[in-house]
Amino acid sequence: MTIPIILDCDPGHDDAIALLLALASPEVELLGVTTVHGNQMLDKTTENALRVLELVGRSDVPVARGADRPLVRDLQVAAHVHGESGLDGPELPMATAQPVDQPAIDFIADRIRPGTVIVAVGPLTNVALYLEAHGTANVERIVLMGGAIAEGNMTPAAEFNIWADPEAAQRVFRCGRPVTMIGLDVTHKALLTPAWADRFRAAGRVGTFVAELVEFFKLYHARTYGWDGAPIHDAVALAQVFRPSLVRTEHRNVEIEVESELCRGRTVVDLWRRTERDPNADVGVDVDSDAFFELLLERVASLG
Ligand SMILES: [Ca+2]
Repeated sequence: MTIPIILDCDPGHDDAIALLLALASPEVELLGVTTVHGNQMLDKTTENALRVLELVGRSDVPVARGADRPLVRDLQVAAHVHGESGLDGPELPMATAQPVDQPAIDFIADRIRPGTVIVAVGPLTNVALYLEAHGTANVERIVLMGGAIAEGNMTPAAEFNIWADPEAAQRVFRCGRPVTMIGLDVTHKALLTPAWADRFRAAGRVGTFVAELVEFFKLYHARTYGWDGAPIHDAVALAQVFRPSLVRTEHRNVEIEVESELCRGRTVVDLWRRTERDPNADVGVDVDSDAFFELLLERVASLG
């Protein structure tokens, strides 16, 4: 049975690759794409989503614009990671399609069906606003890329997506539906290395596009971590939706730090059950990196 999904994203290099994986995977039915501020301003992330769809001849997939800023915090984008366009590096065709004439949360309400998984790979503003307006009916679960058990990439304490809109993240983790958290502990274990990039390049036009995205995306990771390769964070979350065996998870309580400035947006994961707080999330702790990239390569290659 195919799994209906909404992809809520802020493309973004790894978002773009997650979108390609969704398009190429028969296990999921992509009901639509919703965009959010994050890696860049909303206008840019929306345009990037449309242009990636254009590249692969899928401008039929509807794209709905979401929130252009966090619930209460000031907007801050990740141009230092994704460049001025939000998707610097490869050439992309101009989009011929426009976003649908409906805000993201209304769009989701119209399209959602029983069993739908919301795959949220940007700041969680849209998801929080959707849950507030429409509740959790038909939301099977939420799979999100964000957070970390024990590290950060925006600050020493926090991962970017959660840091960007911690109040939204707090609402999502408390929403009562199953939440799967794919954080840095997982995604940093799956680096698309030069050897993998060569295989993607050899896999065709879309594979070459992926390799070119990584060529830019890895610069930040080389500067920051000294790595020769880049994590493809958001695609790991997408893959987990239909191939959960790729990621080992632990059912744990996760709370979001919203008061401290020092630890703003920290995902406080009770990994060792030091509290009585009820588990509210399946937290990714490990990933089969080779199996993930084999899957991604196979699917990207199928796009031509
Ligand atoms: Ca993202």
